[in-house]
Amino acid sequence: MADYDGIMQLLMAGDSDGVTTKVKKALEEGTAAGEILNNGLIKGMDIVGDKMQSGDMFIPEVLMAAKCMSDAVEILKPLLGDDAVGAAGRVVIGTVKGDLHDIGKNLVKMMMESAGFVVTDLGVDVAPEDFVKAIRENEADIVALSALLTTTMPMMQQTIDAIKEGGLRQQVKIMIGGAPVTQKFADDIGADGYAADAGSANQMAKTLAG
Ligand code: B1M
Repeated sequence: MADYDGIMQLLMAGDSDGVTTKVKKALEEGTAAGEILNNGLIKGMDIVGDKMQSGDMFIPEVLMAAKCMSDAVEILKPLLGDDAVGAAGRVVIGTVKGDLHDIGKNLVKMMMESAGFVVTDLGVDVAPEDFVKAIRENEADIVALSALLTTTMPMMQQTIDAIKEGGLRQQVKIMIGGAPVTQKFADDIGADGYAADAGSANQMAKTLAG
């Protein structure tokens, strides 16, 4: 059996070379790519997410673990069926119009990809109509809005209004996050979910897609 514990430990330690070596070895031994993804990498990132939420891992360590994950996924991608990566659902993510902060959003994106979502990243300063277009084009299950400024929080409301006006509200779940955002704000503007950090964003996306 593949050394899943070893993969998880190396991932949590941020040792990308160690993780990719173990992943390659498991493949050589005949382990299916999807099993390595689910039993080693995604489980490892789930633990990272939990540790981040509980304050036992910090942003730089989480970024290193996420880098390990994406390096390993690059090896596995050609060997995975179409629905192995992306089985969790399709997400469109972006930082709302007027806001240029993307470090947290990128972290949320990486965690979602680690959990098996296909994520379309629209970048920063994304206008409501561009979210609407991307939801339609990508047949998104979830749209994830990030804002770091109190002055750009109202743009989340405007984006939700545009999604409603575009006739897409029934087909897409909306989740929001970013340092100034709160659960109350999410409730007030009619979002389906709020997450305080990348670890819980990952969990929220799984709940919304489920
Ligand atoms: Co800006 N900035 N900034 N800034 N900046 C803040 C946010 C600020 C709090 C600093 C301060 O004054 N103390 C303040 C906002 C105050 C407010 O409105 N509440 C501020 C300001 C005022 C500004 C400018 C207006 C400054 C100026 O020009 N006068 C300007 C605005 C530019 C613009 O956006 N239009 C500005 C510019 C910048 C830089 C470009 C220099 C740079 C951004 C670089 C980049 O992102 N590529 C920057 C930075 C780096 C910061 C701080 C220092 C760090 C932000 C960060 O990356 N944190 C920040 C102060 C601070 O936070 N301590 C600050 C690390 C990151 C991992 O955390 O982004 O919170 P965070 O993401 C978390 C969670 O919030 C959550 O998960 C992430 C991981 O756990 N999360 C989500 C985020 N998105 C989510 C989405 C989800 C769920 C969870 O679901 C969809």
